[in-house]
Amino acid sequence: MPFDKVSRRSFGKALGSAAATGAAAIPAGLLDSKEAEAQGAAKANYYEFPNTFRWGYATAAYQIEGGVKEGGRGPSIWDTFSRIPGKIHENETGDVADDDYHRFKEDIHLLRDVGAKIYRFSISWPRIFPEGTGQPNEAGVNFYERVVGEILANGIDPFCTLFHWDLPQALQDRFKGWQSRDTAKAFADYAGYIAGRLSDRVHNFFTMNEFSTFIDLGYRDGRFAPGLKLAPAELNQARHNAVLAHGLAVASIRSKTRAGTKGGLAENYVCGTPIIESEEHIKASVLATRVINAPYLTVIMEGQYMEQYLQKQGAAAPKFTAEDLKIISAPLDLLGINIYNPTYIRADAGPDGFAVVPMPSSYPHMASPWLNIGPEGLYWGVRHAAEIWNVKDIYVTENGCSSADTVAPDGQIYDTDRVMFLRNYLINLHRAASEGFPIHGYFVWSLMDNFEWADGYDLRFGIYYVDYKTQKRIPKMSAHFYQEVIRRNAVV
Ligand code: PNW
Repeated sequence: MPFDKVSRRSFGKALGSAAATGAAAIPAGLLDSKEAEAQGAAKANYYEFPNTFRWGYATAAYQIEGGVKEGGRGPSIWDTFSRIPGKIHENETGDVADDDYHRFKEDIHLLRDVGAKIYRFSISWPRIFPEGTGQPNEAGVNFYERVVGEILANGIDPFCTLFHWDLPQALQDRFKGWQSRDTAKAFADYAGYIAGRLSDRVHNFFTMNEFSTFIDLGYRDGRFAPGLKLAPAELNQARHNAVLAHGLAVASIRSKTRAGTKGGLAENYVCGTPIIESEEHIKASVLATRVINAPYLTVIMEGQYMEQYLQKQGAAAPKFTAEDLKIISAPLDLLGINIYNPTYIRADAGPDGFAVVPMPSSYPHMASPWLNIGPEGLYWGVRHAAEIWNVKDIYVTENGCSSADTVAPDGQIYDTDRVMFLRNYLINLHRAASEGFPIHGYFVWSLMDNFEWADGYDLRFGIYYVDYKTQKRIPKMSAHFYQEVIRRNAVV
């Protein structure tokens, strides 16, 4: 039926629009735009992503694999740390976790079942080099060759993280872990070796996952392995060694892999969200983002430690050479951003030019107390990386949330809060894509519930629920939601 034959009333009903049902009251201008919508693609409010956009899931070795003594794997600092009473919720460990070491095939089938196009997993360094350096362990390499083979056989593109925190214990014992440049050199050797072995089939590698978490929580706060509380000078040196390790690894990956292999990192950089979207606050959020990330992403992207950082640290500033800075800032092919909680920024007249806006105690958060809800983070996370550092290929390498998931009497897991969380974050990701920023894929954290570090198995981040007694995986309501997002390539 041509539009001019439709009465205003039935048109209003067809659109389901509250404004339009008031027939005679519709202002002419509004009707015109509704008419355009009815005749055109009618895609207003329909959050469709570009055709090339890819959806997937992320996991990490120590959090899912278990099998810690199998296949010649050496101990990692998380095996040691999780055995210290009181460090982990209910003294749990990753000894068994999701038993993915034995069940990786069925876990990859779970990925296929929910429509994943990409999968980000990590390699356990002590499976490849049980002592951190020296002779590679062929059984370990073989395990990941089989994992990659299964991922590809299911039509999924593997993205591989080389360090997701499970440092070989031997390097902690010999070199004090990231407190030494020797660990940085060992990492580069390991990264080049394993990337070289897999690069016929894996085209995307991330060196490190979240510098700011494993260094600051592990070497400053003592909450994560290796559980240290270093003084500022030593902490800053460990930070420096970690970014140096990344740079050395990029060079090593480039020299050992096939042409066309992409190298990057995955960082939960503090993305400043302007509290009000006005010019002055946006400007302040750009500056805040550079300053707050000075020891990590900023030096990697800019090849220099910001003056503010060096001055503030004074005598505790890291010791480095010009050559170090060149290595650290090797150009990247892609950037992974892990986005969870927001940091709101306002303009400020003081010397810094910005201020972090404090959060009231009423601010809503997910089951993890730190996981404040800030959906705009996915928009600003992408926009800042693209605008501040001119990044051309961005992936959201982690985003997701913990929820107090329980199995209902009908056997389902109604994680409505996770669906709410994901929908709102994804709408903001869509905004970034539709404004033309180079966001090319999204990995939800995580495929399934797993060992949530110091929180043990208490906090669940999975799209699949894991019954740890039986190792049964059950898709949550959010799995059905996300499957539909992937199927339609749109926020639903
Ligand atoms: C990230 N915090 O870690 C990690 O990359 C994942 O391994 C982890 O499971 C996921 O986020 C969810 O926590 C974080 O306390 C762990 O602020 C803790 C914090 C931040 C990130």
